[in-house]
Amino acid sequence: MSSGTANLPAEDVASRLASVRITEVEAIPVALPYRRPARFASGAVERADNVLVRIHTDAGVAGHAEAQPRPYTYGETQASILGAVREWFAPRLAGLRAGAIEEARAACAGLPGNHCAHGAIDVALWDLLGRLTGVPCSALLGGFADRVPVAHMVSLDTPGQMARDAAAVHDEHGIRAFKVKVGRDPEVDIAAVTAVRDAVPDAAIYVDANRGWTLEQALRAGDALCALGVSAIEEPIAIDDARGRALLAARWDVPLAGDESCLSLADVRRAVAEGAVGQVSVKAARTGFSESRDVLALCRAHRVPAVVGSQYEGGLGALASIALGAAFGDLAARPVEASNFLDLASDLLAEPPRIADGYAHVPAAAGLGAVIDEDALAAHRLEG
Ligand code: MUC
Ligand code: MG
Repeated sequence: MSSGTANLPAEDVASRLASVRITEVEAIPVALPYRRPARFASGAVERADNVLVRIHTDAGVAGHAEAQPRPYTYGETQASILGAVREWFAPRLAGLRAGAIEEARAACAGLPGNHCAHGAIDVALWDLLGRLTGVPCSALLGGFADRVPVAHMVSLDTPGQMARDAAAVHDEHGIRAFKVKVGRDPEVDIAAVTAVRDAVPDAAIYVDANRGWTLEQALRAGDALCALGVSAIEEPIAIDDARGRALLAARWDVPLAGDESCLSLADVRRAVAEGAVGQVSVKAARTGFSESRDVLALCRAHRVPAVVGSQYEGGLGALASIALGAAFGDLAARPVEASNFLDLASDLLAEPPRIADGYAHVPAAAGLGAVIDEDALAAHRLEG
C-alpha cells in the first residue's frame, strides 16, 4: 500500500511533507459481522457498523483509520460520524499540508462532541504522516517498544460462557490479562469473575461495570470482587454521582478506573480533580494520538496511571491502540486492550494485527502498518 518512502533522503522527506497536500477525505460506512457479539452493561455491538476514514493526498498516499459508533457512550451513530467527516472535517482539511497535524487540528477545532469522528481523523493524519515519512506511527510518537502485553475484554454472557471465552483466548493467543464485563446483578457478576479466574488462574483480571450498578450493588459487588483479587474496577456507577464514586474509591484497595468519565482532556482534568479516579482509560478511538498524548501528560503530572482502553475495535482500530501503547513506556507497562478484533467473523485488513504469547506486535511498516483488503472492503461497504 504505502508507496516506497523509506529510503528517501531526509531533505526529500522534508520537502515532501511541505509540498504534499490533502485532496480528499473519505468516510466509508461498513458492516462487519461478529463471531462473538459484544455485550456490556451500557449496550451491545451486534454488528460492527464502523466507518473507514481515508485521507487522500496529491502524492497518491492515503492515511487510514477506523471509527466505531457507540451511541450509549458518546451519542454517536454511523450516520453522525459520516456526517461529521463529510461536512465538518473534509472541507476543513482539503488543501492543507498533509504532514502538518497541528495545523489540521487547529483547522478542525470547534466541533463539540463527535469524539470518535475526531479520534479517527487524528489517527488517519498520523497514519498519513507515517506513510509519507516511511516511519511507523508508534516510532513517530515515541517508539518505546515494539510489542505490548494485551488485555482482552470478556463480554457479558453466562458465567460459564465467559470463562470459556477467556480460556479460549488464553490458550490460543497466550493472553494473560482480561477485562471482564460486569454491571449486572452482583451475584451473577461475582459468579462470572470467579468462573473466569478459575478458567485462567495465571491471568490478571480487572472488571468494567459500564456504570451499570447502583451504589448499593457496587458496594456489594466491589467488596467481593476486591476479595477475588481484581486489579481495578472501571466505571462502577453513574459518572455524575461524585459522592458515590468518592465513597467507593475510598473503600476499595484497587483503583476506580475512569472511562466514560474520561472521554476528553477536559473530562480527565475534571475526573482527576474530583479525586475518585485512580486509573484513566485512554482510547485512540476517541482522543486519537494527539489528544491521547495530552491526556497521558496530564495523568503523568498527577501521577495517575493510564491504560490504553478499547471499544471493540476492528483490526485497524486495534493497530492504533497498539501503536499508542507501544510508543510510551508507562502505557506499554500495562496490558493494552487490543484483541477484541478477534471477536469479528471478518474484517477489512489483509493481515490482522499480530498477537503471540500474549503480546501484540507493532508492524515494522510505515504508519499504522495496515493493508486494507480492497475485496473485503467492497464486500462489507454499505454505500457504493
Ligand atoms: C469499555 O471499556 O467500556 C464499552 C463500550 C464499548 O464500545 O466498548 C466497551 C469498552
Ligand atoms: Mg470501559
